[in-house]
Amino acid sequence: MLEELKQLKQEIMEKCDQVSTTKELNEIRVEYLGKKGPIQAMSSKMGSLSIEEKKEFGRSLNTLKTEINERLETKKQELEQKELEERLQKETIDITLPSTELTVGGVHPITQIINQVEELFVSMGYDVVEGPEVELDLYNFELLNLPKGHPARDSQDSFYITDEVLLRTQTSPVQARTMEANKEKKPIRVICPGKTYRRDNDDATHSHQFHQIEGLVVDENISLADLKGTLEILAKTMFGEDREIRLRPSFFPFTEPSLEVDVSCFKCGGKGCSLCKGTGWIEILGSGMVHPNVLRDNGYDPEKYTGFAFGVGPERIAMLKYGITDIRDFYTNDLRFLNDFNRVEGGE
Ligand code: 2U9
Repeated sequence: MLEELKQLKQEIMEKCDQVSTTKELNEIRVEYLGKKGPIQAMSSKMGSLSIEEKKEFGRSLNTLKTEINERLETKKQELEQKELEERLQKETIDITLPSTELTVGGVHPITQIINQVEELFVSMGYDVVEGPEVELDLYNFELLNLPKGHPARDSQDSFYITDEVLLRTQTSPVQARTMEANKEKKPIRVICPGKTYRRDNDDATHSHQFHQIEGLVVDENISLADLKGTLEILAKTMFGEDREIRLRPSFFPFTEPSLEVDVSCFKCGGKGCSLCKGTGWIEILGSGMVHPNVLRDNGYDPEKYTGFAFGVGPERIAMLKYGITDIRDFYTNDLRFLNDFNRVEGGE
């Protein structure tokens, strides 16, 4: 029996020398130290031995178990270290490699203009108000001093959905809704940006869908001076601190007097060039004092309140600022065009 123990030890130690993974090593542990293993079998054979033989054989068996466990533990640590080094080698990341280029989105040039104008007017105490693009004829025309039959309503200029519903042709209905909703008839200072629609054949300067930013101030004692002062700040913010504005008489049904606003040419400083067609001035927006009919129709007593309003086209502003010649460039989602407006300082 002692001879068997010696052979068994030899066999196990040789197997431990040969394994190369902790999995194989664990299989040896189960095979030799497990309940069905040879060592357990030998223990059960001890019944046939004398007391003295039992003592000697038991000591030898325990010594063998200790030696096997020590060998298995040593080999296990050795294999675990080897497996860790293999993993570290395999999973090493070279942090000096160039990263995969992450393409990030940007802010559309029209949105940039709208954000700039909103930021300016919010800083002057205005609220930004939005409204429905599918609008009632009532708010888009009737409450803006454009009664039924007025040529501006003709369906060749507007997208009518029914006789009373259309795609709004301007963001003015949002101001009308704001005045109507203001039951206490408190003063109003709002900026109304948004998409607008005209039944137009698209070409380099016309688009069936475009944007507008309209402003409305209604209070007591609002004067033309307030309008001019406010629009001068807008022109300087959009086109540079040195700009001047000039007001020219015009006509809009919802304002009286109506005024078109020019800004001194930011390219030639007013001397005359191709951009300003030699005049030194560039038209940028329309405005006027709110027509008394519009005040009255929207619940404000024109004997007590006055107001001014203006409308600017962000596409026009962007085309002037960036020298864009085709309005359709804003809508074709060509990244070669759009990326020009999101260059990261010092970026790629
Ligand atoms: C209310 C009262 C008055 C809004 C105004 C303009 C002048 C104007 C155009 C400029 C370029 C539209 O984007 S554009 O094509 N707009 O010239 N808009 S006054 O007047 C209002 C609006 C609402 C209740």
